[in-house]
Amino acid sequence: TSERTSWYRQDKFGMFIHFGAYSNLEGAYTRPDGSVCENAEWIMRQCAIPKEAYEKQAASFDPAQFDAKAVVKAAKDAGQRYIVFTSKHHDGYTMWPTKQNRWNLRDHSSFDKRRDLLAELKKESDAAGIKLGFYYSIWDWHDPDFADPATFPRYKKRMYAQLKELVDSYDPALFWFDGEWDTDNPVNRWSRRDGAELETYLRELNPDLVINNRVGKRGVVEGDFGTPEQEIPDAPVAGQLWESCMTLNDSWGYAAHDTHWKSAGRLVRNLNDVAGRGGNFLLNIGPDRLGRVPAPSLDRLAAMGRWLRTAGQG
Ligand code: FUL
Repeated sequence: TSERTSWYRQDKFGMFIHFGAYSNLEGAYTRPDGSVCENAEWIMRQCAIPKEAYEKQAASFDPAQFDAKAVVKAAKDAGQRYIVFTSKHHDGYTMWPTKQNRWNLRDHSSFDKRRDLLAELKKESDAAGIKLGFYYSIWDWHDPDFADPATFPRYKKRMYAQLKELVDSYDPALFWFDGEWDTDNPVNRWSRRDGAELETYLRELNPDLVINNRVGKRGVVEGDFGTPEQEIPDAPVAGQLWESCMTLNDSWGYAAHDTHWKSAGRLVRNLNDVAGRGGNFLLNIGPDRLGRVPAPSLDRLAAMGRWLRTAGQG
């Protein structure tokens, strides 16, 4: 195990944050005929929202109450030592003012144009001694160049440019890729080779970056760590660092209808199980459309922190 991952192996417990244009719908889309379709961060696709309608709702997105300082404090008090924030999910909407398109929180929202959530998170994380990383979806439902083999190289070029923007502007410690799978081939044609190339590119930008295995095809040799999702493996893959990511209820993005919260006791047991088997635990919050972290999430994080301090591990 390398020098590069030493902080990551030590830190053990992190906060995942799913926040994007989907959060503005808070998990429910009302169709023109009045019927309601529920989902969370997959709502654009699962509820087959027309692109124009999705763009229209995103234009009203105004997460004015997102408080990076309070979020970082909640993580720190919970015993979490790193944060992974969705810079871009499958809907392609970026949470920083990218120069590659206008489909982002600066240019397509009702949010204060002077604010930059990623910069705010970076500042507060640094001040608290918390590492900041970014989730970035390779799969893109919004960019027309993604879906067409003839134009895919153009998409790839913009993706590379976006990742460079992230590295240059916010100096992330980690990249958490996603959406590399082959669901509806040939729409998603991300290959093992694409992954290897991307990893090489990132390591040239910054050799210290910790990168997950979804940069490629989730193989043991791809990236730095494996990514079991919503599960704790009984027999983790030998020779690979791993991190279980998990939701507090059943959704990654904010969903007002989802009140199926895990108990604090169960979450503490999960953390112990993961740590006992040598993994990291990445526990998710999904702020609402105004950027507020749901109270049940904050309660659970606080309870975990109290438990860790009592157990002398905080
Ligand atoms: C999955 C995504 O499709 C989900 O929306 C979520 O981001 C999860 C962590 O990864 O593959």
